[in-house]
Amino acid sequence: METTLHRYPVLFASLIALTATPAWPSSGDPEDVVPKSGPRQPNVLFILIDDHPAHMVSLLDESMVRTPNMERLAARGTWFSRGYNAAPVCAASRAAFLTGVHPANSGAYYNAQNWRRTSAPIAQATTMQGHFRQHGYLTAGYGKIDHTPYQRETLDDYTPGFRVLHRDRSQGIKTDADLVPHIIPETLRVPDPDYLATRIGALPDDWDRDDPTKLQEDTVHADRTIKFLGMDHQQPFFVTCGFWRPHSERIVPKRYFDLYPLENVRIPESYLPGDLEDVPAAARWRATKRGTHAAVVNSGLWREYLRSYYAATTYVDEQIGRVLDALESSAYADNTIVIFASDNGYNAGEKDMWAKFALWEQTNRVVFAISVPGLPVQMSSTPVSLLDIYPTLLALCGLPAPGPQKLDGIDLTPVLKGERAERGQPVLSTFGQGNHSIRDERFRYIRYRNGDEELYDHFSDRHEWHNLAGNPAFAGIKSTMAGWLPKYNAPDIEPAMTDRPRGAWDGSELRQDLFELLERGEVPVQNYNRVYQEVLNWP
Ligand SMILES: [Ca+2]
Repeated sequence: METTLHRYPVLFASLIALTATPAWPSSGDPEDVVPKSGPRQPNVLFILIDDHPAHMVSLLDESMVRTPNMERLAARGTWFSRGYNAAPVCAASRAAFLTGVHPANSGAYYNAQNWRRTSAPIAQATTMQGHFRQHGYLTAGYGKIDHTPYQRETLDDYTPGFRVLHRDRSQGIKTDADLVPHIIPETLRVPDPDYLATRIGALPDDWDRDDPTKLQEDTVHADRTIKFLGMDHQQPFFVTCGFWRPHSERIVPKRYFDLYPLENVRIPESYLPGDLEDVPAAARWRATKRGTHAAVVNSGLWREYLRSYYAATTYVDEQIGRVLDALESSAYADNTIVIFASDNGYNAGEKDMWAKFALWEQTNRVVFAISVPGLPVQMSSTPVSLLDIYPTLLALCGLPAPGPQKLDGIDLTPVLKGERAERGQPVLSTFGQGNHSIRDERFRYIRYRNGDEELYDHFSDRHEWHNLAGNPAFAGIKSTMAGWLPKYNAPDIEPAMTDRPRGAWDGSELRQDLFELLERGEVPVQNYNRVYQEVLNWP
């Protein structure tokens, strides 16, 4: 499809007027939810991808990657060019948008916190699909939606994603480890043998076609979503298709790699050598500690690595296209809301980092689109949060507010309708207790729990190269932005971590570093990764 966003009006929202002492968090007022009139509530199709840098799309002209089906999504409704996660961590980002509760209010900050089985209040929250189910919707989910195994409890039909964590091999879905033996040997790259998730490689081109024994998991999840959309449903439905790519390990059939000849792949223009010199010690430590970028560069693989990202992105884009084809040829084409998002962004070498675990633009910014039949096609530049999905869907589908939790997001319906250009509040992203980033139309302000700060002016510095936090000329801006910091910082929900045997990158090493930094008075971004050994033992 050749349609691009450039043909559509772009809404340039003006800088949000920041007033003193705003209330944080806000919540959707139940009285604002107006029941939808009409014979049948709209269906919801929620398409999720994982760890996708928001600039790696063909519709923004910022990357060589080809994503024609993301362009289709943009051409259906509103594409948010400044969508942000609530936390740059899979489990925390997903827990936030699935419950509508910000990490600063839930205490769900890290990957291995078992937020569905904690004694903290967040365990009682009604998830989005659970709430829709309580109100008469048929719910289904295929693939990775939640980071815990418990999405099964709110879905009428279900295929586990992220099976390693879900420990459910009954469906015969292949893990990345299952794919590795099939990689074309000369394409296999392992920049860091101590961290096998860095592997990349190409599968033979008979994969992800017709042979049912040669399907990657995302192909299977797309197939199951397509099957669901082809069925006759008597109730309105809410189906989620959670894709694993472009998350590592970046293994996809060779034809996707071939789309991106290595000689055409360039080091990102967003990379600045020495970029970390003006950021706080904690941020520098977090960016470089694992050493993935150093391993990639030292292996001479940066461009190959980028190519694998593009290949994995185009593969998942194709799966999105198959699901959209199925929707558009189904009985539900004209009465289905489509939400599209990634849980996280990603630094692909910028700031010497290959990861998402940071409070910068590229780790917090996500692809995000909402299309509602009959509403305008537009690109919106107002900063919005994935937390806004829940209250927006309640308004669009005429459902009451859930409970017992209070939703922290904002109903974007007026923006979707073109009635308002602005969300009305900057977006808060949080990485560990007390470490926050505030993003408005122009600035990103970061404050760590020890008081260290970063400030970036996107009008002059879209790659966040120059930390202005120490510049007295911006003291007023910093103060205004700081007014949006949460007044409450929920304690970590009880850690899943125990004294089980640990691998090379399982947190114990991190904890040691944490203590060393603490002794030196440098409080780092908290240990995000309480690790797979724990998660694997979830009931
Ligand atoms: Ca810098």
